[in-house]
Amino acid sequence: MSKRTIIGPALPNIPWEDKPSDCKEVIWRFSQNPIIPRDLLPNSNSIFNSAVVPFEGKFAGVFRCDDKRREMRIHAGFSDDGINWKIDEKPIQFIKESEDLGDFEYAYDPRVCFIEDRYYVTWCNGYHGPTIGLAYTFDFKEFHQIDNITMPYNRNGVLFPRKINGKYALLSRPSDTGHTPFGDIFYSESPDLVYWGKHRHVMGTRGWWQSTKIGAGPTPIETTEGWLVFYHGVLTSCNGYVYHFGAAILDLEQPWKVLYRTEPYLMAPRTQYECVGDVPNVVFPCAALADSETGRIAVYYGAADTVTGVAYTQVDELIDFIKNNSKL
Ligand code: BMA
Repeated sequence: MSKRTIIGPALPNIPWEDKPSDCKEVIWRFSQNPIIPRDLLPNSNSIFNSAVVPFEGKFAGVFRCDDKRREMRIHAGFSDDGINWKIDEKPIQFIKESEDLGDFEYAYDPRVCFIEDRYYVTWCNGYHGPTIGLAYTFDFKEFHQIDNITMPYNRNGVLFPRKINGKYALLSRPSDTGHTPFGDIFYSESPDLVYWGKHRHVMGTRGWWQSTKIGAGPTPIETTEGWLVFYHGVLTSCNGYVYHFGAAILDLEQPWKVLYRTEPYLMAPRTQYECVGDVPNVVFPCAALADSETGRIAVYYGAADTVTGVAYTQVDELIDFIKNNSKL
């Protein structure tokens, strides 16, 4: 039993592995990582930065599969256990609500968020530069694309799983057209998922591992302590960007207010599959499963822009860690 309640359904079949007895970290890698190899599909160059959710007693997800042309696409996938995945060979073909949404350019870094009665997908969508695309699905077979939820340029959009003060809510990170050497997290709200406003600054870069840019990761997890948000933080080394992730807790009703934020990272690229690949030294979380009964959390992250891994943590221990290592 968890003492700090995750507010949400129980997920008895959440993937899990106990912390190794010699592990000193608050979050630990699955011993069978990476769970998705780069060549799972005949034409995939890499499968990473992907989003999974509970679905019909099992699991479904949207996966970033860059193909052998190095075109960035997102594909639907299904799994009985959250670890072994069957990913559709064909990318998602969106049913566009309007032809004015433009021709498909590229799609990457998806998130999936269940709100009310359906699954919403956000992703970095090419539309005269990167912006945040939005689609919904009921079955992970048909995806209906609606209007982009930000103006270009923005490459990191994460919805909250319920309305807050009667409005849909979003964390995003305004950026530029390239690899963006800056970036803070902002909050926006919407009555209908189309019109967005009340843009509020949530948090910015700060020293060391989060000094170049930060960006929201998985769909925020509601807890009795506030919204638990994993976010990536980037530093610029002499060899380029290094991607870590940490966590913050945001106020439940005013999520632009940060209650706690980790000064040290939770995870840095360390293993071979995180340090060697198409883009070395990247851990990039895009999804988390949570079981309100046990407090178990499984974080899905892209490793070295090449493969997908899972890491586990327990909400009580994690929240203690965040509070004891917080600097605002
Ligand atoms: C970001 C995005 C991610 C990628 C990361 C590291 O800007 O492009 O998809 O994982 O860079 O290359």
